[in-house]
Amino acid sequence: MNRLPKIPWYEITPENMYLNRRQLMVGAGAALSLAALAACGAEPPAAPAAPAAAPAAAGESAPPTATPDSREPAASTATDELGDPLNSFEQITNYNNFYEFSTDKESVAKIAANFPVSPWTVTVGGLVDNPTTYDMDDIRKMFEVEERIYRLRCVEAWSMVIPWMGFPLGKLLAAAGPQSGANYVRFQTANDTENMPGLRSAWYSWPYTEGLRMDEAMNDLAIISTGLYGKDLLPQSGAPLRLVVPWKYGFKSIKSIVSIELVAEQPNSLWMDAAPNEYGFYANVNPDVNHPRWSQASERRIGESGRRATLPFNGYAEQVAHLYDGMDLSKNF
Ligand SMILES: Nc1nc2c(c(=O)[nH]1)N[C@H]1C(S)=C(S)[C@@H](COP(=O)(O)O)O[C@H]1N2
Ligand SMILES: [Mo]
Repeated sequence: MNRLPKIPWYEITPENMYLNRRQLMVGAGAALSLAALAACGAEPPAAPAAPAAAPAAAGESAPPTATPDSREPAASTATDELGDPLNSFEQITNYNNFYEFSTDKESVAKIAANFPVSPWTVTVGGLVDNPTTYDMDDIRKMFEVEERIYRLRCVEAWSMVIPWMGFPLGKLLAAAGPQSGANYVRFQTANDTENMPGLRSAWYSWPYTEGLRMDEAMNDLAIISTGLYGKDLLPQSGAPLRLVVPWKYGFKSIKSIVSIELVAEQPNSLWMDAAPNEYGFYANVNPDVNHPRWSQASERRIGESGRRATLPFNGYAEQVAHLYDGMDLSKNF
């Protein structure tokens, strides 16, 4: 404990830093007692298996138990609640849909690299008692972030598993004091023509907008994300804050938000404007309703060969299916 172990190069990636810290947090108690044993010269017992659920993490600074030379590269052992492994930081930040920068998923990261995300303000207004303009310091102070590991299923039939940092959208909306006539939420992305070259494309009705019904927005699964893998979001992921709605196709998870407005009527979205027969307002992940041009029954998980079956509501039916009781989801696609 008196000397910090040297960290091997292979552990300096954000992904491994994150996974190691996560393992330390999970095993903090055990780590401390093992370190104490080792310090007394006793043979440390075999490392205990990590408990399934992480206890409250107090051990950010707990020392690693292994000596540096016995360390192996951290394996990506973290999973989502279905047991699916996480995608890597590399994968998540180099394969992006963000049409304001490029329609080429593998070019977005590079083209967005210098997008200015600070200072940043987001306005929460419309049918609310307390219209507010927040800067990111306000957001960080008011809303404590937690980790949410979610699957992201793009309407194009690829998917990833992403460890987001964020807070429930419902907390932000509650702070605004929704009025009784507020039935929907409308989100809008930055319209930075100077730094977003994709805005020159006349194919789309910029700025990018999206919407949710109020009860969808208040569901605990819907979050505002400010980071992933324990780090602030990079521009390509929607820095400094973006929506994540894991039971809906990825295009609902609008990036780099500047405005959140509570409204009475169902708002339009960029994708509804672009192709209303292909992209509806609800856009719930649904293997039984195909896109007019391709099947939605299966998907390609980035990093895997072969295909996986697509799950209703992207596997979150238990939490959200009740929101659509009595609705025909083939009509309300
Ligand atoms: N403003 C904005 N938000 C956006 C998009 C976009 O082009 N512009 N693309 C959407 C689509 S289609 C998907 S699949 C997700 C992709 O998020 P990711 O790049 O973080 O994986 O972002 C969504 N949010
Ligand atoms: Mo998407």
